[in-house]
Amino acid sequence: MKNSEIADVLDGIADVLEFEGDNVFKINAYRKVARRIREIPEDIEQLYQSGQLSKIPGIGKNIAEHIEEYLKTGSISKYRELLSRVPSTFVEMMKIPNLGPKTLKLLYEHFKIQTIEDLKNVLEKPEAINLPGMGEKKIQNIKNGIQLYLTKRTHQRISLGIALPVVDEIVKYMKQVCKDISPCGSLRRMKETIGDIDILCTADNKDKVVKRFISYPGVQSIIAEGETKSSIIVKDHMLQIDLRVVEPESYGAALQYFTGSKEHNIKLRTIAKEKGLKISEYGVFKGEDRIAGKSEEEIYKIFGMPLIPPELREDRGEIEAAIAGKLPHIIKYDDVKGDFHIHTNYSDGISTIEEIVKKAIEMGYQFIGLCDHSQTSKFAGGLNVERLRERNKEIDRIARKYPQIKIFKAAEVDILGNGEMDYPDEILAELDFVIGSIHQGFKKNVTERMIKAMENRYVDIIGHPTGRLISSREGYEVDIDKVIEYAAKTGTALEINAYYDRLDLNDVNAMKAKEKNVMIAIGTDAHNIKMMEYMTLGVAVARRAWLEKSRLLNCYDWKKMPVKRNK
Ligand code: DGT
Ligand code: CA
Ligand code: CA
Ligand code: ZN
Repeated sequence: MKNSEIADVLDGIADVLEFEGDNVFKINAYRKVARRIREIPEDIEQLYQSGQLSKIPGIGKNIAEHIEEYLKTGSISKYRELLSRVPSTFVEMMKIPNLGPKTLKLLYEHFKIQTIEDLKNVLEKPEAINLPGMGEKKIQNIKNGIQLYLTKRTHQRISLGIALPVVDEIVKYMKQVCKDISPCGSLRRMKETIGDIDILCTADNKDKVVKRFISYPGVQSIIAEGETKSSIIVKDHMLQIDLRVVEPESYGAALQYFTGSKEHNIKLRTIAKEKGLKISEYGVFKGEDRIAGKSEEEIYKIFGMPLIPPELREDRGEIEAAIAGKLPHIIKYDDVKGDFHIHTNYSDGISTIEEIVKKAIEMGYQFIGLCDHSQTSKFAGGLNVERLRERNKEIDRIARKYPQIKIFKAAEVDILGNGEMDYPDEILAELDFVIGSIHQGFKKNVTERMIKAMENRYVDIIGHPTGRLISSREGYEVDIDKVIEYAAKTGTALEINAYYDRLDLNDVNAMKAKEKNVMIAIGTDAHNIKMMEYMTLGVAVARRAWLEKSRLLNCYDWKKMPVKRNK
C-alpha cells in the first residue's frame, strides 16, 4: 500500500507551504487529506483505479491530481518544485521533533542554514536566542529534538542483505567521477546489520564528486555537503550514506581506518605506538614522514602482517594471528559449489525445479539440494510421502535433462515436539540428505529435541539452529553450546542459513562450531530463484567465523560429499 508514502508527500507539501507563509486553509486541506489517507483501511491505489478517490473526505480536484501523478510516476512535480525553494535538507529537518516549518523559516532567513549540522551550530549562537519568538527554552527544545532524531537514526540498523544492493547501485553511479571507490565501515566487513553506509573515493575533481553524489536520483535528503565529506539519505530504506573524498596517497590508510572496526583500529594503533609510529586515516608516519598510506597492503606490511580480510577485523584475535603468520585461509566467495537449502513449488517455494536448476547452472554450481517442507508443516505446503515421491520422480526427469549438475533429492524435515522426525526412517533413507529443522514449539525442550534428531543417522544437517530472525524474533530457547557439542559427537553438520533476516548460525556461533570441528552447510533457504543469490551473505558469515573451506560442505565435490550418511 502506498497510503503512508502519499500521506508523507502531502504533509511535505503542507510543510513547504507553511514555510513559505501560504494560505492557512490551503495548508490545512493538505494536512487533513494526509491524515485521512493514513487512517483509511483501503488501498489508495485501488481506490484510484476504481475511480473512488473522491470518497476520501476533503479531497479536491487539485489533491486528487497530485495523487494520480504520484501513483503513475512515483513523485509529484509540484512538490519537487516547492522543494527547490527551501533548504536542501528540508524534508529531513521536518522530522526533528519540536521544529516546525515556521521556526525553520525564521532560522533560515537569518542564518541561511542548509543542513542539520548548520542548524546545530546556529542554535549555539546568542543571536538565535534573541530572534522574535525564540528564547532559551525553545532553543533547548529544538536541541533535544535534534538529539532524539539523531539517536533514532543511529539506532535503526538495517540488514546487510538489504543494504548491499543499494550500495552497489550508488557505487556504480559514482564510478563515473571517481578514480578509486569502495564501501568501507561495517558493510565492507559484511556485518549482519549496518548502521550507516560509508563510501570512500579518490577523484581528480572533488567538486564534481560532491555534486554528482547529492544529485543521486535516489536521494531523499541531503544531510551535509562538503569538500571532504558529504552525507545523504536515500529513499531506499532511508539509509544514510557518507561519502568521503581523499587524496590518492592516503587512500589505503583511509580505507583501512574507515573500514574499522573501531576495536581493530585501536589495537593497530597500540602496535604502531610500540614501534614508535603513528597511524591515522592519512597514513602511517615516522615523525613527519609518511611511510605508508597508498594501499591497505602497504599499511599492514609495515606492521609485519599480511592484508587482513575486512570480515575478520573485529579484534577477535586476527591481529595476533596475522603477526604470528597464522591467519586462516578463509573460504572465498567463489569457493562455493552448491546450495543445500532450496524450496521448490512443490511446497511453499514459487520456482519450479527446472527454473531452480537453470539458475544454479548459471551461478556455476555443481550441485543443489532441493529441500521441501515435510508433512506437518501444513502452513508451508509440507509434502506427504506420496507427494514427496512424486517430486523425487520429477527431479529424476529434470536431472536427465541437465546432466551437468547434481540435484540432491532432499527435504527440510520438521523435528516434532517429541524430537522425532516428521517422516519415518525408511522415507528419510530414500533421500540424498535431510535437514532437520524446528518450526514449532520454540520454547519446548528445543535442545533435547535437536539432540534426539542428531542421533538419527539420516539427519545430516540441522537447519537454522537458533531460530532467530534478525528483525523480529529472538529465537528458540536452545543451549547452542550443547547442540554444537552433539553435532561434533554425531557428525551432524550445522547450517548457516543465508537468508538475510536469519543468518543462523551467526558468526559467533559458527566460530564456536569451528572450534569443535563441526561441519557447516550454507543454505539460502531460497523460496524463489532470486533468493539463491543470498549465498554471498552465508559465505560472509562463514568468513567472519574464520571458516576454511575444508569445514564447509558447500566446497566439496558432490561425489565425495562428507554428509553424515556417507560416512
Ligand atoms: P555501523 O555504521 O554502526 O554499522 O558501524 P561502522 O563500523 O561502519 O562504524 P561507523 O560508521 O561509525 O564508522 C566507520 C569506521 O570509522 C569504523 O568502523 C572505524 C572508524 N571509526 C569511527 N570512529 C572511530 C574512532 O573513534 N576511533 C577509531 N579508531 N576508528 C573510528
Ligand atoms: Ca558505518
Ligand atoms: Ca559512518
Ligand atoms: Zn526452515
